[in-house]
Amino acid sequence: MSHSTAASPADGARHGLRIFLIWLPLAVAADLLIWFALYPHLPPGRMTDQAQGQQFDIAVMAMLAAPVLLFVWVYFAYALIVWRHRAGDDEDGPPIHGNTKIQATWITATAVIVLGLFVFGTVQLIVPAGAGAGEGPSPIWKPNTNNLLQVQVIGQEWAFTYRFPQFGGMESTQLVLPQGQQVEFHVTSLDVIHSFWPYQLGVKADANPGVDNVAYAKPQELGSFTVRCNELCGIWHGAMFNYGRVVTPAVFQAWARAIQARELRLGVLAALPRYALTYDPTVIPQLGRDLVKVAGITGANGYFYPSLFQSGDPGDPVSP
Ligand SMILES: [Cu+2]
Repeated sequence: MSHSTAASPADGARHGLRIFLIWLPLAVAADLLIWFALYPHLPPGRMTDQAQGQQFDIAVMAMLAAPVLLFVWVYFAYALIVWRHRAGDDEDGPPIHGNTKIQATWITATAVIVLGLFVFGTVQLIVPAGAGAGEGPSPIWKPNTNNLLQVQVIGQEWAFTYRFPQFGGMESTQLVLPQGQQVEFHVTSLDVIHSFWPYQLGVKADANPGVDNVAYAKPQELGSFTVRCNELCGIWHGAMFNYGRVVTPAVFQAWARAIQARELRLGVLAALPRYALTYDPTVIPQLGRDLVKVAGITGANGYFYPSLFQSGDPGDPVSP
């Protein structure tokens, strides 16, 4: 008895070719639909170069996945229809003893897809300056410019504040960014671990106390975006969100200069701690005292201020 396989079946039909010819137009149609209809609407949009890069990555991976998924569906449907059980046929199917062509095709195709994804994923992580995620205090990959707007993002229970060292170290609860300007975020925290997630900017960076976490993005579309905390950080974590804006450079300059002038006039700039990449809240006496008042109900503060409970000395820094 001769071997009977999908490539040279006993019934003489070229099932492999048929399946391929059904699959090919479907796969091409699906990829065209993804590229032209779905891609422009994919998250996280195109508000920054980082967001646009992520949108492209998702589109490419969808275009790789769709033909694989369609092949499974087409094969499944073909098998159900062509090789279904027929009335009166109680015979077993013929034993199959391997098929070099199918095995080689399978190994080659899966290897190409997986290695391709490995290379694509690695390049996409590296090339757009860290793909919008926090890279730690000394990023390996930086944007190709020295014209950077520095924005320090300070997580605290339960809000983000933003310091602008190039504007006298002024601090705001609003995140306003200029269009067309490369932004260098320095993300840190005063208390527990938060995560800075301005979704439409394509940035997500952990905010750890004592750590300067750097992320990059270049706003290219005007409009508003949402900033969320993406790390469960206490009882009001869910309310830790805000809205930011991308504005024209002129509007941004006016906004930042106005806040700087007001904070200078009111003495806020003098009262703020010197700009630093991280802050130890225990050496800010006023902040320390205020936090200790509520330490009994916010467990995290208990970790950072033990010496305050023991000695009652509000000026005593805590060494980790
Ligand atoms: Cu948080």
